[in-house]
Amino acid sequence: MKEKLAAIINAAVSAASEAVDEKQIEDIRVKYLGKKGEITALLKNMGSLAPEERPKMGQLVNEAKEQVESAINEYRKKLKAKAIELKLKAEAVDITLPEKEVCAGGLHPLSIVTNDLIDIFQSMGFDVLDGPEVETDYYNFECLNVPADHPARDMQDTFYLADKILLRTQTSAAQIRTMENRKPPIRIICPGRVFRADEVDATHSPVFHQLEGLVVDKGITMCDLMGVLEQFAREIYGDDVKVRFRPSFFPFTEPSVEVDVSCTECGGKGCRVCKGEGWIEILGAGMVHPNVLRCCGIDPDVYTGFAFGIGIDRITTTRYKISDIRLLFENDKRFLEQF
Ligand code: 2U9
Repeated sequence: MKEKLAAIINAAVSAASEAVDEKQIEDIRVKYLGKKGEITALLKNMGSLAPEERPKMGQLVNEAKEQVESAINEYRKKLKAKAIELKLKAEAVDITLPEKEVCAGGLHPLSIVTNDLIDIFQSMGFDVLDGPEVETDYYNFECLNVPADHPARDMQDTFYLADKILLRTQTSAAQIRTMENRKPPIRIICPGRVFRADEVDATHSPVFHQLEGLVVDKGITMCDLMGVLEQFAREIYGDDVKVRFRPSFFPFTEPSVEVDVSCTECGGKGCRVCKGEGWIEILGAGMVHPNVLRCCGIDPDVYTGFAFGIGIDRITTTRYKISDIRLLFENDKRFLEQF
């Protein structure tokens, strides 16, 4: 019996020493010490022995059980330590690797220019407004005196989302609502994204940015319009810039003007940038049409106003000498990092 026990102990200890993972160790424990294990069977068999043999045999089998148990525990500990060691090795952080570069973000050139424009008009006492990009036909066209047969109202020129619901083609709707809800004096600007169904090329994009302004009060004249816009041009392009007002037409203003500044590249002599003209167009403006004031519940016999619209993308491309408007929308990091 002693030999048999020694053979069992040997087999169990050697199997435990060869186990490569927790599962194998557990299988060995079950094989020898489990309910149906070999050593457990010997203990259960004790009853078939002669009474005088039982204490001695009991002691031997118990010793064998303890030996196998402690061998299994020892190898289990070793396996656990090994597993932890492997895990630590696999997850080790190589502190000699170069650190990851932290890239600070920056403002998009359109945001830089928009913020500059806002600063200029805020310093002249204008409030800044925001408005929805999805608008109704009424606020985007009808109330702005844009007639039913005007090409801007055509599907070719405007993105319609549903009947009479569209992506705003200018930011004026937000200003219309202000006129409906506030009594003059009104001095507001509204910068934002606008949409027109244009083909994409170097100077056109179906998404672009505008800053529109509106002043309404008693006694506002074309002189106020010219003074504010000349001051704006000087703040943007410097005190030496010349400003020219040309007659123009917009349905929402009467009279209307287009405003040019002397070419920022050649100073007015004529060059490639101004196409030999000496002037660069920067914005459109005019006295708010009486129909627009009336539509908002403001009496045009009591109040007058002027309005203007600035293409932010155009101011940005001329300021930074960007030759293609598409660069503003592609978000190429190599381009954006320059600002
Ligand atoms: C209200 C009434 C009138 C805003 C105006 C322009 C002239 C204009 C263009 C500039 C470049 C559009 O982005 S652009 O192509 N805009 O020429 N915008 S007057 O007139 C208004 C605004 C609000 C209530």
